Amino acid sequence: MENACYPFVNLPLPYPYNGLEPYIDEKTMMLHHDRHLQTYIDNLNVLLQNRPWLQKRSLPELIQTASQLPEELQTALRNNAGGVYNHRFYFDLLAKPGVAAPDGALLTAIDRDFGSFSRFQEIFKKAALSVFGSGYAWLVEAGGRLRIVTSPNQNTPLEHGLCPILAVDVWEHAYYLKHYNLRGDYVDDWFRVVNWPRAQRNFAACLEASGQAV
Ligand code: MN3
Repeated sequence: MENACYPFVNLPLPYPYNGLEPYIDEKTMMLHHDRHLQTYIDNLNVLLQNRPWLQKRSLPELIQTASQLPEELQTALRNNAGGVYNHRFYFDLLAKPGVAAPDGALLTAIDRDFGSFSRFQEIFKKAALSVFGSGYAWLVEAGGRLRIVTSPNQNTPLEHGLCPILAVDVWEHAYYLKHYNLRGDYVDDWFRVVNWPRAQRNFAACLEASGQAV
């Protein structure tokens, strides 16, 4: 991946700010990427600037090894390395409205583990609505099976050895300008702009990493 370690820079979105209209609005995307993500990047760089031993670590490495570090550093890394990782992950899994559903091995696994794609959407939406305050809902792979999990704040499933396939940011800044307090409407709209081909590639990479690839 481009810009894998310190110093972190804010990579441009892989689509224009208005590329997700009318489902996620241009102003939200601009503020979310240029201000919210930028703040996490700046804070993470400050955190690492005088800690050269951490500067070669990738975001997943920073997140996965945080628990071995002093407690105040753990929290700062969980919030800021997590904030950069989670936002890049979320933004990369969005695309112009087009491909409305997964296919191939991911669809087969969704049918197997959730019954159907529409049942998966219901369960995923329920999980996203269940996040109290700020956080994310995730589709992850573990041991070859799919699971839906949530994380508070900028925590990530990587800390728990789970392999992320898809994530929705349910912090209010991700939707409040357009959807106000209606998180469920935002999740419905988010489903219209999921980059399913990319989610399928994530699933294949997860299976390969866990030795489950066929
Ligand atoms: Mn966010």
